[in-house]
Amino acid sequence: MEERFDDSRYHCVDPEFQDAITRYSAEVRAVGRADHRAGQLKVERSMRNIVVTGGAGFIGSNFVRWVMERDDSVLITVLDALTHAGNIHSLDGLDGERLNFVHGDICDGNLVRELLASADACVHFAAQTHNDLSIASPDEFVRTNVEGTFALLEAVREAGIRFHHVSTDEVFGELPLDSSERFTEESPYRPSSPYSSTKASADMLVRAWVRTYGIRATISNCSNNYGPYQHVEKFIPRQITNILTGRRPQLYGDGRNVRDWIHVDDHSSAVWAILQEGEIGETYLIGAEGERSNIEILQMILAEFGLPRDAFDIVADRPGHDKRYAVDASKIMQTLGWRPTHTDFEAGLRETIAWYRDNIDWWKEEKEEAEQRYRSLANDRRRNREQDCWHRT
Ligand code: NAD
Ligand code: TDX
Repeated sequence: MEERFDDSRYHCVDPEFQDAITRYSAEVRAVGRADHRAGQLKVERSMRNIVVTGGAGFIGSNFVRWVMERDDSVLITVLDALTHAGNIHSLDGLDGERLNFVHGDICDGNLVRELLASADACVHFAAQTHNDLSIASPDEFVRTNVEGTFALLEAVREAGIRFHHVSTDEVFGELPLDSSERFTEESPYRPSSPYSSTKASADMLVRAWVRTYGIRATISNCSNNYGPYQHVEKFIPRQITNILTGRRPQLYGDGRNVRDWIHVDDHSSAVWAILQEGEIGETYLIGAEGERSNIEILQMILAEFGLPRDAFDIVADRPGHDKRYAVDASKIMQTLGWRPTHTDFEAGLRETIAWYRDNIDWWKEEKEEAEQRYRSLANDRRRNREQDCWHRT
């Protein structure tokens, strides 16, 4: 585990942020120092001061780490509400001289206006992100994903700063299994779940704000990410930590559903490329040709632990479960020259398994809560099915 978080090293980089932070945040924390290699990254002069929403989440924290480890001239302010999916320790070991943490809600218009007023750019990762939770309790998804993006867009409009909106390939709905069709920037929006429909709504708001108000924004829609610091409710970390805690992995339905996997660092490098060189108003799809069925991945994980191929439970399928996602990333490759570098999925998965083995402190508390939520979801679904049967008879 990296150096632990230390409250005593509180530090605020930009004095202009100090007021906003002390007024609005319940916690303002800086984190320790890390080695960083300077000069490996192209940074536009006008983008030194970046607000990253959702920077204590899986992809947001990896993005902050990726940028800070490559350039020591960028100052980052993370704005994060620390929901169950956010973890301040995901920022452990980073350079407190260049990182502010603001504990706050993206729906808080006053807070985001104040934070963005003194920034050069905002990269927006914050969202409610778990499909299973969105089916049980969609309200918070509408609030954060739609109203939160709206609050940010209004603040961006006022501040006149650069905005990048991080979205998902799930807005395009599902593709048939066993086809070679892939999503492109021209694919129609056909979201299936409360989660993906709120992400699609947010994308539409961003497009409208570019066209109507002329804000300087870009959008990216990425495929499924894997890597360190992903919450244990998500597929890959759930199965790894189930095995590490003596539980059996849980596979939905027949396990044939396909996801297109990309290493989180490749997502970070793509977002950075778009922020630096993307064309305003454009959408870029991000993917690394990593299509795998769920059962294939689960069996790779079981093999890595030396367990039999059938050492898992098949459980009730997710309602409305999308069959297949696949991304055609030609546009970002051709226009921005971006390429994924983690192209060996098996090696990336092995490293991810090793990370969860080596960082039990990071996930162990959340594990019990996540599995408790899964038990409640299963009970709710069982009750609903019984009520449906009762109404039909
Ligand atoms: P995550 O759930 O791990 O992290 C989300 C973060 O947002 C958390 O730190 C949480 O505390 C914060 N947050 C939630 N509500 C907030 C609010 N109201 N105000 C402030 N902060 C709030 O999610 P992730 O997997 O890191 O995804 C990040 C972004 O990338 C999301 O927008 C998601 O839609 C998108 N995305 C994810 C994937 C994936 O495979 N995980 C793929 C494509 C796109
Ligand atoms: O226990 C499980 N068993 C299982 O079979 C879980 C948690 C999931 N699954 C299946 C469902 C999906 O087919 O694995 C696949 C991946 O599931 P999730 O990790 O929940 O991801 P998904 O629903 O594909 O959405 C993810 O990728 C796109 C992220 O959660 C989204 O935020 C992102 O936009």
